[in-house]
Amino acid sequence: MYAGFRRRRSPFEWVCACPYLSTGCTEITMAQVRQIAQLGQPVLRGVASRVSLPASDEVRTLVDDMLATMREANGVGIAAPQVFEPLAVFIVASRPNPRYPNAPLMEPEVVVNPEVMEQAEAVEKGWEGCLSIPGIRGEVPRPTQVRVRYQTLEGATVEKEFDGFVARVFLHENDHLHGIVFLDRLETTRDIITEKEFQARMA
Ligand code: K3U
Ligand code: ZN
Repeated sequence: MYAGFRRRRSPFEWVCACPYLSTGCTEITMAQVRQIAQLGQPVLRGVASRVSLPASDEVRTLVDDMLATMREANGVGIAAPQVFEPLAVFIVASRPNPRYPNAPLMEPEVVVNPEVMEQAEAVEKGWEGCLSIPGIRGEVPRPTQVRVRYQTLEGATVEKEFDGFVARVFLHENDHLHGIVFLDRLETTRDIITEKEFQARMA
């Protein structure tokens, strides 16, 4: 299919509108698992641009691909710059896990053009990983609660409060939109451990 002319009919289907094909072919296009930018690649250090049309086909395609990429990597979040798209979009999910057994099970939430309205003064240190920094974990201080405003994929503006692990993931992803990675937030480099050591501590 000629990508420049593909037209979306549903989240998982594109109708080929290629001018060189007169058959009016229909092509099913699945979400693509994209490459994840790794620490050192400049896209992780830039500031993301605001999304002007959250409900556009292009943004929907990007989000479908981010979901597929996050699931394949077994993450609980992903930001657009991590897939080489410097746009203000990220996904936050949550599930109970060995380090955070009380984390809620939360369906992936798509966050467009986020603003952090308020942060708790209380700060807690908690373990984080990053798909862009494999093999390393860090104990990162973060506010325990946040009030945030963002747009949905439909373009609606919502205001919500998150706490605990979900607030942590939200703030981690929001940092990616400002070129910040969790290593930048550590109190000391002594709070960095290898993934292997992390797994041993969790066992
Ligand atoms: O640390 C990870 C994890 C996975 C499942 C449950 C608990 C933790 C994998 S790394 C991860 O999911 C990042 C995703 C990233 F890099 F794209 F932002 C999100 C994250 C995990 C833990 C704390 C804060 C953020
Ligand atoms: Zn990350």
